[in-house]
Amino acid sequence: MGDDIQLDDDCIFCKIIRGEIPSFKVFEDDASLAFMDINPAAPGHCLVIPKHHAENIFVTPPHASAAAMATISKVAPAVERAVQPGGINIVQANGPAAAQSVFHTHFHIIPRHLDDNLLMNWGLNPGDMDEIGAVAEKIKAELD
Ligand code: DGP
Repeated sequence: MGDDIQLDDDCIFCKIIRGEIPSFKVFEDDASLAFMDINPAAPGHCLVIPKHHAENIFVTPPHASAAAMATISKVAPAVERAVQPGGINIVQANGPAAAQSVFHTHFHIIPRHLDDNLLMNWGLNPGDMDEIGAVAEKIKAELD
């Protein structure tokens, strides 16, 4: 990690970046990380974060948001190929009314299916770790 990377000691996503807690990482570069969401709204649901701790999009420097967006451009097509959903939403929440629950700017890549009836503020239900790991491998294979 470069010297310009700013992380927070207590942030759960900063701990994932540093490898202090486990995660299914699917793509990483100097400035961003993509990993599987452990409360998936649908199989293949992943998160993309800048390697810069900032609470929300309002205070995230443009270079950090841009780094995350470049990674979304790589990972979303891989999710599309690996999961073959009917569509994909890119979602980013800021503040309680938007259902933000982790205060490190992140972008959701959410596979969608016709008639999945997924609401914007989906519930946070624990996923099956074996299933999450298996779909992570499929996405990673599409990124090779
Ligand atoms: P949001 O509600 O938009 O702030 O999304 C936060 C997401 O982060 C939510 O879908 C669940 C996910 N999440 C929370 N804690 C962890 C964790 O420790 N590991 C992983 N992989 N995902 C997490």
